[in-house]
Amino acid sequence: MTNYGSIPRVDFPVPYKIIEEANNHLIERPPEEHDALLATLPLRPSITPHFHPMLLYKDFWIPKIMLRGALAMEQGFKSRPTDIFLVSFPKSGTTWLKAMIFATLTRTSYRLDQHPLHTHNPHQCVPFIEREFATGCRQIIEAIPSPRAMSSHLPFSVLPQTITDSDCRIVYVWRDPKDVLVSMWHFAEKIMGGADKIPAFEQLYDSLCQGVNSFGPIWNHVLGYWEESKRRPEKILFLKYENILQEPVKHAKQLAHFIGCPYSEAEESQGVVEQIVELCSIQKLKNSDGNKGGMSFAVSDQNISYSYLFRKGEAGDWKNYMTQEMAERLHTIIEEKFKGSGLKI
Ligand code: PAP
Repeated sequence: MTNYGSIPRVDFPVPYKIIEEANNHLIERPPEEHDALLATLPLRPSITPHFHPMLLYKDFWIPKIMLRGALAMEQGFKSRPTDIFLVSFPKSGTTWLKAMIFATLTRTSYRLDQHPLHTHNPHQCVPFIEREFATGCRQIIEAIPSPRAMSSHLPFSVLPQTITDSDCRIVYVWRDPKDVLVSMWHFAEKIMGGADKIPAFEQLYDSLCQGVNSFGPIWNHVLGYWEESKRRPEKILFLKYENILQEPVKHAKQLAHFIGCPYSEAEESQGVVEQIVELCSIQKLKNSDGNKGGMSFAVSDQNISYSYLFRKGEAGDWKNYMTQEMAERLHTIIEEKFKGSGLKI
């Protein structure tokens, strides 16, 4: 067992416990005050049939339920300076980074061999803020003690001012859109129970190229956070999935420093960083008891098993699904959009 030297162990309640203990009494009616506005926005069905329809808001296609949550947050959410938000485009490494952030924050609260991540999915440890607001669970978010770790898929321009204009920190992770697409397609296939029940991969590809999919266009999602991270590097840590895969220990240290709990020399020499990386590895998470159960996402009417969130966890799987021509076309689109930003795919 790791000896943490002088770092005290403190109780750090896990959000899933608060949610379990809330046992309905903290849950309110889902917010309806913006429904009139939502009804005026351009609407499209999601290309993947399990997701809610999307509304065009501030030039992004946002699933209706998430936009309802985002608008409710404008009035009902107050950030705290110690809050940490993980933001990502779907399928870009959310589950992994949730585990990393939570494990990093709570490394002195639990023995790593008895850590909640062995028994619970990272999404139970780091709640999706717009989903909680959309489903009337605002009070649950308020009941989480500081420092809170929460997550969002919202574009920067759609985040409420209490997040963008305050001292709380944002960790943004992005991924090669070609691999995002492959991951998305497999996720939909698993949820719907077969490739014959979802649109062909090429259809999903076309919609991504047109920028018409949940939380898209993907390039504007990434650029929004990239530009802001250049302006305020102390506010936004901008990470790339593929780079973390290549150098997980280096990124784990960078993450810990950014979220305000850097590793001590003693921890580093005792191998704590490597242990955290191992705890959050796809192999460990995939095989943990916590990831064998089912759950129900508010973005979906289907039951989604936690296991669907762990597939290959690699870079470059797109080569098995896209022709060279498809890859080049998407690459060119993204490069064109990134032009002048300093960001390379
Ligand atoms: P979400 O947006 O629905 O939460 P998200 O976690 O962002 O999904 O992405 C899932 C991808 O992350 C999967 O990629 P793949 O389909 O290409 O394999 C999943 O395998 C990968 N993933 C999940 N956990 C980890 C991890 N610990 N390390 C690396 N990749 C991971």
